[in-house]
Amino acid sequence: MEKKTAFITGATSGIGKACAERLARENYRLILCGRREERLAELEKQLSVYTDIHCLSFDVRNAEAVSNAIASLPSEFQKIDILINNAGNAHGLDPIQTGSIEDWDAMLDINVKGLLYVSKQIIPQFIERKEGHIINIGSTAAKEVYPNGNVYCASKHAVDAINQGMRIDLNKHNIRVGAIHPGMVETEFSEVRFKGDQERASKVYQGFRPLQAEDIADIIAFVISRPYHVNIADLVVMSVDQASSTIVNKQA
Ligand code: NDP
Ligand code: 8X3
Repeated sequence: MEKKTAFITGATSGIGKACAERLARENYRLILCGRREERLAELEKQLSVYTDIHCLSFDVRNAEAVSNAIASLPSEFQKIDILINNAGNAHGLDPIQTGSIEDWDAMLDINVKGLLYVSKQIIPQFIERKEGHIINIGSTAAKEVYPNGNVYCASKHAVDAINQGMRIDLNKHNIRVGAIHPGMVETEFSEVRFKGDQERASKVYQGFRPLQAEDIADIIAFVISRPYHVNIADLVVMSVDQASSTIVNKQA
């Protein structure tokens, strides 16, 4: 079988990194993206024993940087089969009246506009070949809103809408589009949300069994390995200890 190429945004940490590790072992050719170049270099060193790796360092907020990075791909990495739109974070957890404009801009620019900028560069080749698979990483925050989650939830609701819109518009081009919406996953997510406050971040995952990044990588590996006529369109996954954004069983 021909080796498939997956393009993963946000591969330097958490879900994206676990996904890179999993897909490398499954012999996908990988394009790994993120801003932190040292982490990309380390990942390339670690995963090159399994497969071909090419790293791209860019900020998804910068449309020109996104376009230049993708245009710079060497010929053997230019044909992309799978796009995993994973880069994103929450910034802050504040009531709407005290939220910071900087945090709002970051979440909307990265989680929403960044996803669009990357997709715009890759969709044309999917249309041309009448084949391709886009996986958008949403969240349970794409399906419900929780206290102080306001703008992060809005950004993920937008991902949900974009996922549906992409599927509708790309349907006639034989392109698979689907979203995976995880509940709480123990990654660097909360460290970023709380601006490096590790004590506060670690408390988020205490007292229950959160999902691990590898659980989501496992699901992505399953989703992309279905026969081509099967498109997993929308998948919500939570820890057994989580029932909703606010109901978590800490007695388990
Ligand atoms: P991490 O903080 O561990 O990873 C976030 C990744 O996104 C990093 O690789 C980071 O790379 C990248 N990223 C962030 N900002 C930018 C940017 N401006 N440009 C390029 N890359 C960027 O978090 P997770 O792995 O948990 O998050 C991955 C996705 O999963 C996000 O979309 C998140 O919203 C979603 N999610 C997370 C959940 C959780 O509970 N953890 C639950 C549901 C969804 P770098 O800093 O090197 O640029
Ligand atoms: C990340 C999970 O519950 O912090 O999307 O919004 S949550």
